[in-house]
Amino acid sequence: MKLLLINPNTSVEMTRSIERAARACAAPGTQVTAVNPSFGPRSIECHYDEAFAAAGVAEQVRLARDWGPDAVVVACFGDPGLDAAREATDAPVLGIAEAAFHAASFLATGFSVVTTMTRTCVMAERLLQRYGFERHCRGVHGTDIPVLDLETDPTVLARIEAASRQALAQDRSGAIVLGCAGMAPLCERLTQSLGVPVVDGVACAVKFAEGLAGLGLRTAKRGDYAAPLPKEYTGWARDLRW
Ligand code: 2AL
Repeated sequence: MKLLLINPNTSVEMTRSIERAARACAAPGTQVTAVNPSFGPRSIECHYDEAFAAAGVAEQVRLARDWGPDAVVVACFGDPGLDAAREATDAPVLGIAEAAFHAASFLATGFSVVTTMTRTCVMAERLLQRYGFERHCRGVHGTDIPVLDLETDPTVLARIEAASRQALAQDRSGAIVLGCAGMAPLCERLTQSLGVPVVDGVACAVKFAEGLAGLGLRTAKRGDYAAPLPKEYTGWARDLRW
C-alpha cells in the first residue's frame, strides 16, 4: 500500500525525522512517501503559520493525484488542511492529532496533551472540542519548546518528561499524548521513563491509515467531502486548482 506522509511545515530535516518514525512502525508492505509543501513556514507555531500550512497540505495532496496514494497522513498536531485533503482524495486521510486522541481514549479514561509553545495550546483545545474529545482530555500543557529545537536541543527530552510527570499528577490522567510530530523520536524513551502509555500521533495515524486502507474503506465522496469544484485559481495558487 502507498502511503503519502505530509509534513505540513517546510523543514526538510523534520520531514526526514517524521519519515523515519513512520517507517519504523509501518507494515512491511507499506511504501512511505514523505513530502513537505513547496512554500510556507519552517515550523507551525501559531494561527498565521497554520493558514499557510493548510494550503501547503492541499498542494501536496493535489500533486499526489498523479500517483494516487492509498492513504494520506497529515503529520502536524494542528491537523492543518485535513478537511481540504479529504475533499481532494478518496483515500482515507488521517490527521495526527485526531488519530492520537482516538488512540489515547482506548488506553486511558483520561489523557493529557504535552505540546510545544504554550500559545499553541488553544489550537489543541479547539481540535479536542471539534472532534468531541473534551471529556477524555484532562489538560493541554505547553513546554515553550520551539518546534525546530526538537531536532537539535539535547535538553528537550528531560523537559518534556518533567512536563509530562507534572501533567499526569495535576490532571490525574493515565496517558500522555505528544503534541507535535517532531516529538515522535522521543516516544519510546518517554514511554520507558514515565511508565504510562505515551501516544505519538504519527505512529497512530500510520497504523490507522493502514487499517482503514486494508479494510478497503475510503473517504466519503457524498456531501461535503465531494471533490472540490473546478474553477479558476489565481496568483501563486494558479496551478493548484482542481
Ligand atoms: C507542530 C507540529 O506537529 N509540526 C509543527 O511544525 N508544529 N505542532 C505544534 N504543536 O507545535
